[in-house]
Parts: sequence; structure tokens; C-alpha cells
Amino acid sequence: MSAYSIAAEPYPYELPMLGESGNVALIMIDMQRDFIEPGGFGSLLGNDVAPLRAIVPACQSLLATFRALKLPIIHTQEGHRPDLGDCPPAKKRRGNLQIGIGDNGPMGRVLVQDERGHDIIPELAPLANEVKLNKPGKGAFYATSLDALLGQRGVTHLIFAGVTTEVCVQTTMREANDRGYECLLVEDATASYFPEFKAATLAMIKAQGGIVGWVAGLAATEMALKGAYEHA
Ligand code: TIU
Repeated sequence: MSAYSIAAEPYPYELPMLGESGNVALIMIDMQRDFIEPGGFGSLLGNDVAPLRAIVPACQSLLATFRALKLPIIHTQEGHRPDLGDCPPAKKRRGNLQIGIGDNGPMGRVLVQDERGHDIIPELAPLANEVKLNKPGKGAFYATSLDALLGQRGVTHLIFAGVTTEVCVQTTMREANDRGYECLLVEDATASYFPEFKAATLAMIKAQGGIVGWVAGLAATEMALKGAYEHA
């Protein structure tokens, strides 16, 4: 373990020396009302959304750490244009929902940009200098400028948090891994409607020598980030 290591599984995750061997960014996935509050897309899909709130303090803590260290933060939001031109009919049809994507729901039009359900929850509101990235798919690289935006900032290392672990977080992490980013998921800062799916996702990410990336706890992640960058 070096001064730049995070105690992680399946083995220590090496942070870059900023500006020399790369840069690190936080990707906060889809912490929006649609997935976390009753009446949003998550509950219209039939899920109990209440357990997802448990990760809010861990996400707040990660945001505070990245802000204090002046490291880049990207907040993603799943949502579609009001004309649904970026929503494949197959996605809209899926689930045979009574109230589905684009329909009027308790928090405005479901999964549509700038509706109430699309808002990031106030506890995790982005600051003006942070990137808000809308994404029409589950993965944050599909049909977005994320790869270009990270390239412009010299980002090589991605720390992931958000919801849901096995859907948008895992899809994005796999997309990032295939693009050559070093990916780490903070296990206390991600949640699923299905605890067993979260557990399985963490296991499959770190299996086979970290086939998708690394998994670490919040305390270990923050301690290493502060140790590496506080006086950088
Ligand atoms: N349904 C579900 O678990 N997730 C999603 O539809 N989107 C995200 O994970 N953000």
C-alpha cells in the first residue's frame, strides 16, 4: 500500500498523482427524485424506494470530500427530452406501466428532463461549478458527451456512487471500464431496490481480479483521497 492506495477489493486501488499520472473524478449516478422519492419512476416500476435514502449521508460525505479537495464532480440524471425523441419505443413500452415514461405522474412527466422527478434530491444538489449530465440510457456514456468531457479534464480514475447499483451504476461502470478508466465503486454510497442484487453486483465487479473494477468502503476511500490530495 502506497500513500496513493485505497484499501479496496480485490486489491489496493492506486490513485493517480494529479496532473502527472492522471486525474480522479466522482460520478454521482442518478440521485434524482424519480428513483428516491415515492411517486417517481422507481415506485411506478413497483419498487419500495424508501431504503434508497439510507445512502444519502454517505453521498453527502463523498461530495464534501471531493469539494474540499477541489476534484471534479459529475452528477448524472436519467431523463428524456420532452418530445421523447431520445427514448426508444422499446424503453417506453417496457413493463406495460399504467403511468410510464413521458406520462403525467405525481412528480410531473415521468423521466422527462426538468420535471420535478428529474431533479437531483435537494440534499445532494450540485454546485454551480459541477457538471450535470443528462443521459437517456442506463449507462452514462451512451449518447452523452461524458467520455469527451472526462478526456478534456485528463480524468483517468472514476469513483462511483449512486443508484441503482445493478442498473445505472453497473452499466456505467462497465462502459467506463471498457473505455480504459480505472473504476472504483464506494459500497456504502450505492443502493438497489433489491439488496441481493447490490451484493451480487459488488461481487461480480471485483471477481476475476477486478474484471470491472474495485470496491471499497466510504471511510477507506475518503481517508486515502485526503491523504493523497489534501496538501497537493
Ligand atoms: N430501475 C432501476 O433499478 N434503475 C433505473 O431504471 N435507473 C437507474 O438505475 N438510475
